[in-house]
Amino acid sequence: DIFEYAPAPESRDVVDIRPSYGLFVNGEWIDSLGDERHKTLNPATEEALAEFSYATPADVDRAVDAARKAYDSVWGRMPGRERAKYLFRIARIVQERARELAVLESLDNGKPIRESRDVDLPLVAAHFFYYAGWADKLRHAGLGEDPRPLGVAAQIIPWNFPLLMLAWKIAPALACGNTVVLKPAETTPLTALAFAEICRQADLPPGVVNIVTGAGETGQALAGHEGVDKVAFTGSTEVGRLIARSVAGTRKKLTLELGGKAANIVFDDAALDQAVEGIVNGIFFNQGHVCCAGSRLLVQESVEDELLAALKRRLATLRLGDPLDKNTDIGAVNSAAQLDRIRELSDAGEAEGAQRWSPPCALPDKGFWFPPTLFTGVAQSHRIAREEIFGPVLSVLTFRTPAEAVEKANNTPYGLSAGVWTEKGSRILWMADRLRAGVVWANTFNKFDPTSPFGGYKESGYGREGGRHGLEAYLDV
Ligand code: TXE
Repeated sequence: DIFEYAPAPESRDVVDIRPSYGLFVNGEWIDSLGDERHKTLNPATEEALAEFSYATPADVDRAVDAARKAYDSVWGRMPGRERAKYLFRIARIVQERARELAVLESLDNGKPIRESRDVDLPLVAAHFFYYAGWADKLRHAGLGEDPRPLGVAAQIIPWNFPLLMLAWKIAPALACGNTVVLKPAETTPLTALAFAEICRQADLPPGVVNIVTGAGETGQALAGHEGVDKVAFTGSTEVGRLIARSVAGTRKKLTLELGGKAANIVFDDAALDQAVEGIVNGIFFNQGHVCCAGSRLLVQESVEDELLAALKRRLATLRLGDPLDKNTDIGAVNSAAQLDRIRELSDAGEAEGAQRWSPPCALPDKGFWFPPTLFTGVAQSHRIAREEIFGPVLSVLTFRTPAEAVEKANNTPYGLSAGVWTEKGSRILWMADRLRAGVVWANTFNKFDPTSPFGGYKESGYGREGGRHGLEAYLDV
């Protein structure tokens, strides 16, 4: 209901991208104290979209100071119902500007406009609406006695859902009365910078939200800053470990949302046509740049041939190309570095003996592209069965019994999500009880909702985002 369908392709004229951006600190655009500037690219064309700063540790100091002052003087003391007004205002502005933000997201990230318009943006607005509703109810929610904000939150987010990850982090933090310094990923800064303008439009008091752009060094300075009370990170398991080490022994609270290697498990009694749609959505949504992607298909041996034949027919209908074309199913890979990672792991799959298949698929000459890819004959020891590929690559394994399915699904250091396809309700419950994953979807996949907690077991991280649990990460009681 937010969008009117526009003729394809969506026009980039609806966005207003400045040639160059500063940092958003204390409600103002300021220049970085350093001189390192980089360009963010449209991954579908490799064209430069805008230039932005890599914030220095001194810039991070300024942002954390602004957040601290705003916390002490205004936000941390404001009644919840007043904070709610600002969050509702932000939610409504996001809705009003949804089309523009969706185009901006697709340009900077490479994801199909159909996804940014119909999934990302509605969810961004929904998160602000949802947490706006909590701001004046924290004392009555069974969260514990006298819930209080933590203070200044440092939030570091990845490039796969740039604006949605911002909403996941900023909405609950502000609802609870914290102030924020957020760092978007270096390949996708534009929607976070647009969000800075939304904060101004909403008259959010200066310093409540600060946006510092940059890469790992900026992130390190932010997570390691002494003036920060809470660190929230979504990204690679490797960087998550570094951050956990830097936070250990400090007063900071930490939540980590890291990688995944989810199993999508199809039993022989499943509605196979629906399962095919769920498998496609599970791994090809957002080019597979999804931490909870169903990157391992576990299919019961008796239906393997039938399911794979149907899946291949379906993959042959996927349209890869211009992210702004509303008919596009698969857009561009976000960066050259990510494309290299996907290629490297896919090559390893072949080298280790799995069989690779892709439908006929013409890749554009410019930009970063990878075709939908299926690996069969995959063994559990293969790298493509163990490591997060974070691309449109599905590894197929088989099982005979439910117990074997559980054993294989859990045979991973990760534990973010899983999917089960069966018509037997009792089997769904039996499986959900045994799968070590933060979310188990039944006869569906990749469903997100602001009311549901999301987060991982094992090396997928700790803490939950979303729902009432998402508030706990930003409160002391
Ligand atoms: O992640 P990084 P990358 C996985 C996925 C992908 C791999 C690498 O498998 O192929 O990670 O992606 C900031 N201190 N995921 O290299 O580096 C960085 O600037 C503080 C899964 O892009 O973890 C960015 O803002 N911050 C994942 C953010 O961390 C640091 C989403 C994520 O980047 C930092 C993304 C440091 N030392 C990748 N180094 C998911 N869970 O959804 C980098 N950053």
